[in-house]
Amino acid sequence: MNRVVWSFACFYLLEVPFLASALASEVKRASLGAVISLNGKWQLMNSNSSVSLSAEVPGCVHTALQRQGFISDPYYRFNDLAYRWISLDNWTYTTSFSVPTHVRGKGKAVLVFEGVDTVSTISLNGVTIGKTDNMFRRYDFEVTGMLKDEGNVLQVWIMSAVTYASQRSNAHTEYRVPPDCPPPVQKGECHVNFIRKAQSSFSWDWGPSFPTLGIWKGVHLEVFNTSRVLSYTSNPKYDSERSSWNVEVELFFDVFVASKGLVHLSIPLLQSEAEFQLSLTPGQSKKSFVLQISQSVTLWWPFGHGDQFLYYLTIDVNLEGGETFNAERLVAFRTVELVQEPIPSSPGLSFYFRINGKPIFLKGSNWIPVHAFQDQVTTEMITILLRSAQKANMNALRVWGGGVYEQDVFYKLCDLYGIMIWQDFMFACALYPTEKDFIQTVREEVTQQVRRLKSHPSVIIWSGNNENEAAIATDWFNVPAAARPLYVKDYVSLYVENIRDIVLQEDSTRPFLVSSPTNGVESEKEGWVAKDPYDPHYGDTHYYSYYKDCWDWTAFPRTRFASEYGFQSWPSLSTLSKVSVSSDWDFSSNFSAHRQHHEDGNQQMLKQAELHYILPNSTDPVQKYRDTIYITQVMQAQCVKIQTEFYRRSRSDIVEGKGHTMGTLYWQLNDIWQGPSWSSVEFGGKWKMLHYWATDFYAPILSSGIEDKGDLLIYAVSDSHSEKQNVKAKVKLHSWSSFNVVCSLESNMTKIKAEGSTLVFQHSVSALLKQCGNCTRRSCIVAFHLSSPDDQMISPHNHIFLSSPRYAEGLQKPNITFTVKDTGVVQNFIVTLHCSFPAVYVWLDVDNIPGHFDVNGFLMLSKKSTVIFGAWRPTTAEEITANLHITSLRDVY
Ligand code: BMA
Repeated sequence: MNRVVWSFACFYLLEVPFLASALASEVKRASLGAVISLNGKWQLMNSNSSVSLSAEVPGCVHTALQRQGFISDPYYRFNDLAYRWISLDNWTYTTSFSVPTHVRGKGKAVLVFEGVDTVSTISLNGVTIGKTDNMFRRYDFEVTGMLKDEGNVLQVWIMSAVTYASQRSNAHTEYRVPPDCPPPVQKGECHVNFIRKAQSSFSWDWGPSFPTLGIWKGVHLEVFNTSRVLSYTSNPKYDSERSSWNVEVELFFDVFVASKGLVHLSIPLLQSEAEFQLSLTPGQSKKSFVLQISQSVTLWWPFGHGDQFLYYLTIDVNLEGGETFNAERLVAFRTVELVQEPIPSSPGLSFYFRINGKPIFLKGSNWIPVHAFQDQVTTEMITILLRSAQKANMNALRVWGGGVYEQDVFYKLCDLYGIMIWQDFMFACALYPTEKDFIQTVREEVTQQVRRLKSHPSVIIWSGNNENEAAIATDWFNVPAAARPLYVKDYVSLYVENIRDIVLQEDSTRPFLVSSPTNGVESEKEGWVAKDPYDPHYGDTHYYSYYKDCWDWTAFPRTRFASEYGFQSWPSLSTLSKVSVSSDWDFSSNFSAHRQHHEDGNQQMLKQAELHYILPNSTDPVQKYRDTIYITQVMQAQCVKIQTEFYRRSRSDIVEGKGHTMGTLYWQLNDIWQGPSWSSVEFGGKWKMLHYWATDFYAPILSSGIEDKGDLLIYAVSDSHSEKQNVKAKVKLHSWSSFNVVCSLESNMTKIKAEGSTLVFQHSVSALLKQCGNCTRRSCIVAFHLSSPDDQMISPHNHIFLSSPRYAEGLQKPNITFTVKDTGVVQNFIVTLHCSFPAVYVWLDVDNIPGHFDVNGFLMLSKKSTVIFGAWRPTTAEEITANLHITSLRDVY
C-alpha cells in the first residue's frame, strides 16, 4: 500500500530530465573478477519453525510477513504492539545457489553482505563463515575453497535485536549506561544504545517501535584472480599555492596476487587526464592519485546561490594480466569552512559555513528515516522529499543521528539539488558503552561510511552524535556526580579518540563537530563536554518550548545556529485514514493517544493553539477531528514561521552580545509513519501547512514584520552576496469585516544589506491605528511585502497580527466557494476561490490526490483568488472538485 501512496515521484523525475541519467551514472561498468548476485527470493523461518515463508533480499522480516499475508499493515492502528512478537523472535534466512566451475576456478572468493540488520551468524554449507553486529557496516567473508558447483547453502541466523541489546546491557555490570528504556509513552524497547542499529527502531518520540531484523541490503559473491576494488573516492581540493584544483582519487584494493598495472583518470570536460603506475602487493591497501586540473572550473553552489555544476570523472584500472576496473563518478568543485572566530561586541565565537569563500545561511530542516522498514524506501520517496525540501527554498538538511546513514541515491540527489548535508554519526540521546568490540565495530562503521560518502559535495560537515554532549552536561539521566568523569571519559573515547580521529584521517576536506548541539571549539576547550552546550554565544543550539507563547519572539535564544526547534502537528485525515477507522477520529480516542509518542504532546498542541485561536467546536465528530488537525497545523506553521523569521532577522544583528545567527534547521522534515510529529511533510509526501509556509519564510529575500516596544518594524532579509538592492516596504491595513483596504503606506526607498537583515519600515502601532481611522488591533491585520524601485514585488507576501485571531473583531464565516479547471499544462489545475468575507489560514486539502498547491494556508483579502494545484499523477478537474475541502479559521468554530 505504501508503494501506491508514494508512487507519484516519477512526475518529479520527469521534471528533471538530467536526473535519471545522472542517477544511472556511477555504476561500475566492469569490475576485476566475477560478481554473482544473491539477491532475490530466500527462505525465511522463525526459531521454532512455526512460521516459514519466502522472503525477498534485500528485505526484512516484517516486510516479508506482510507481503506473504502473515500479517496486515504493521502501521495499521495498534499493530505496532500486536506485532511485537516478530522482533522478539530469532529468524533464519536461507538460500541456495550455484557457482559455475569457471568462476569457482578463480583465485579468491568473498561473500559480501552490504548490510545485515543486525546481529547474525552466517554459515555456508554448514560451516560458520562469520558474524555481524552492526547494520551500518558492510561485511566481507572469505569463502575460498568452500564453494561447490551446485547446491551451496547460505544461511543467516538473525538474533532478536531486543534480546541482544538486553544481554549486552546485562553483561555491562560495572556501571549503567543510560537510558535503560524509552519513556512509557513511546511504547518501545530497552537498551538500544547497546546495539549498532537505527536508534529510532526501538521507538522514538515521533515513531513506532519496530526493531527490525533482516538482510536490508544486497548480498553478492565476488570471485577474482588477482585483486578487487573494495571502494573508491574522489575529492576535489583547492591548492592555494598553485591557485588551481586537484582531484584526489583513492582506490581501496583487496589484493590476492601481487600485480602491476596502470590507473587512468580523466575529466573530459576539463581536458584533464593523467596516468599512474600501480603496483599491488597481497592484502588490503589504499592507493591515492592526484589529478591536477589546469583549467578554471565552474564551482558547485548550494541551492539559491548558484548552479550545481558536476563533472564526470572516469577511473580506469588496467592490470597487466588483462583484468580491468572502470568507474565513472560525478565530481564537483567547492570548498567548505566552518568559521568559528571572534565577533566584535559579542562574547563567544561565530558559527557559520563558508562555501567557496562566501558566508551561507543554512535554511532547512532535519531528516529522519523515511520508513521503519528501510527496505521499503524507494528512490521515488527520497526524490519527493528532497524536491519538496528544495521547493520550499531549503538549501540544507541534517541527517539526524538517531536513524540511518542514507542510501547513495539520497546523497546523489542532494548533489544535484544543491542541498547541503549536515551528516551526523548514528548516535542519539543516550550514553554509549565503550567495550573493545563495540569500539571496534564503530571504527569500522565510521571508516566505511566516510569512504562511502565523502565524495559527495553536498556533505559539508560530519557530526559525532545527536545531543549526547548535552545529555552529560545537563545530566539527563541523573547519573551520580561521582560517576560523571567515567561517562565523560567514555564520551571522549568514543567520539573524539575514535570517531573524530578516523574522520580526520579519512577526510581532510570538511569540518568535524563532536556533537549537536555543541559549543564547537569552546566545547573542545572545556574537555569536549561544555558546561552549557546550549550557550547561544557558541556553536549550534536545539531549543524547544511548547507551553510558552510562540508568538513572543523575544523568548527565543538568539543563537549562532539553530539546528533544531519545532512544534508538533497532526497529519491530514486522508493520511491517518489509511491506518485508522472512523471510531478513531477523535482527539481523545485511544488511537490518538496511542500514536502520540511525546509526553503530553496532544495537550501541548491544543494549549499552544488556544493561546491564539478558538478551538474547533463542530458538533459533527468527524468534522471536529478534521478541524482539530487543521488547527494543530495552523499553530505549527505560525510558530515555526515566527521562530524562523526571528533567526533570519538575527543574521546581522548583535543584541545584548548575541546574534549573527547563520542557520535554521527546523525539526523535522519528514515522517516515519502516520502520526503526530514535528514534520512539515506527512508520511506519503503530503505537505502540511508548515511546508507551504517554509517556501515563504525561506525565500531568498524575506520581508519580516514584528512588533517591538509598540513599534511595527519590517525588515528585509537578503541571502544575496552582492546586490545591495533598493527596496521599499508596501504596507496595507485590512479590516476583517470588509474587502476595502483601510489604509496603505510605503516606506522610503532603502538600500538593503547583502547577506544581512535591514530595517526598512518603522511606525508606532498606536499612531498607525489612529492614522488609519477605522482600525483597532482586533479589527485589522497588517499585510506587507517588499517592492523594487520599479514596483516589482521582490519578497513573498507577509502579514502580522496586531492581536490574536481568537479576539479578531469582524472576522466572519467567509463562505468560500470554488471551481476547478484544467489549465492545459500537464496535471496543473487552477482552483478559483470566491469568498464573501476576508478569510485567514485558508487551507485547501484534496485528500488522497497526490501533489501540491502553489500556495496554501493563506490570507484571503480579496473576494477572488486563484491557486494552482500540480498533481503527481493523472487526475481530472472533476476528481479534484469531488475531493477538495476548504477550511479557514473562522470555519472551525
Ligand atoms: C530532539 C531530536 C529528537 C527528537 C526531537 C523532538 O531532541 O534530536 O531526538 O525527536 O528533539 O523531541
